Amino acid sequence: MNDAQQKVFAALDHFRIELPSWGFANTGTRFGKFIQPGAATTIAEKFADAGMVNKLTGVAPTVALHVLWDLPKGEGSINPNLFQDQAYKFGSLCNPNPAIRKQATDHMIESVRIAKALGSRDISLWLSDGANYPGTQSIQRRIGWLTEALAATHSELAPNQRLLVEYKPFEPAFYFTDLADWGMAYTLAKQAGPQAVVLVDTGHHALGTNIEQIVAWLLKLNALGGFHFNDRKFADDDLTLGSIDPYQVFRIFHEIHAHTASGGTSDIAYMIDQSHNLKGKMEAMVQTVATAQELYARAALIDQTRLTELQDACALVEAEELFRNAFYTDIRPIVQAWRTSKGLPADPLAALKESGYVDTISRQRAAKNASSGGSYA
Ligand code: LRH
Ligand code: MN
Repeated sequence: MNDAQQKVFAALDHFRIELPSWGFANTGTRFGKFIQPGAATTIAEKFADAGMVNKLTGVAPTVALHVLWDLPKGEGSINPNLFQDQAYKFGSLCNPNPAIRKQATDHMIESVRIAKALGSRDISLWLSDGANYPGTQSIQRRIGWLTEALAATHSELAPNQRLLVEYKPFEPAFYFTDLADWGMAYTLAKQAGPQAVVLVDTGHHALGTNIEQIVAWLLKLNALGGFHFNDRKFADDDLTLGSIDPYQVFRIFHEIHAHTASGGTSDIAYMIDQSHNLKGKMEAMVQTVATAQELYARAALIDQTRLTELQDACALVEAEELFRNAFYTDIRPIVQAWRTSKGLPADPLAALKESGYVDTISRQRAAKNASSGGSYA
């Protein structure tokens, strides 16, 4: 095996990515949703679809669950839902009404208990809390209430569990969100306790933000808990990974490989968080897993020792060429060889088509999905 094959095989041997249960369900935008006959509605169907993606790719053994969406009555990471209940109009953990803050904190604690019951390690918190107009809410008092709630949640964690704190600068709130950027998430996580870390959703940054620099900081601070991977052209578009800017994901993976090469340690949950509104949901999920593998392996091609020499010698063009060449190296034949070596289909998307799985679930689920209308509201 040559150097490139060794690096790609070594990278793929440990790369695993978690699937979002909601990626198999009918989702849309505020302007509506287009029903797919094969979409999953029950937890059993979501697990079946995720199981098929793992059978085809071999690297997606866990499913992230959304408490209210998947466990109406009660695993991968567990995602509390603090954005659907009417009570949360003015916020959940940050709501000025102490009774509503208690309701939300109780849901967080319940989510930790569900995770314990399911043997899930990570509780992945995203807050829709914020405000739409200046002067209408106290940013400062809400910081205090959020700090209290995260401390209460942290104290519920089992020794092996983690609280992943996800930030987002806007939507559904459009003036400020209470957990808007990595600095706020990091500060709140550190104040909550040692088992709280930061989750980077690649769609949750103002345009132009250097996301890999944030990743580099969180690695240095030993606070990078995981990713929600997706892609976007404008906002939190939740498009499929690498569909708009594959170089972005490559640059992120490079920071992780560079950190490891310099002796750094990390404990990163790679997860997908996408909304498959138009693409077939199974196809989009298999495509995403394959793309993540390829970009992770391509970044692993970089000779970190040589790059370090060139960077520190300020040999700008040589360093950039070494960096870019890895990105432009077509490693798909090596990735296919790795899959074959594991008894997996060389081309999982083609294997999905040959399996007829999508036709089967579309037949089985068409009637049920037809009755669930297309309007979002
Ligand atoms: C919010 C978010 C969050 C999930 C939701 C499905 O935009 O990224 O991670 O709970 O999408
Ligand atoms: Mn997310």
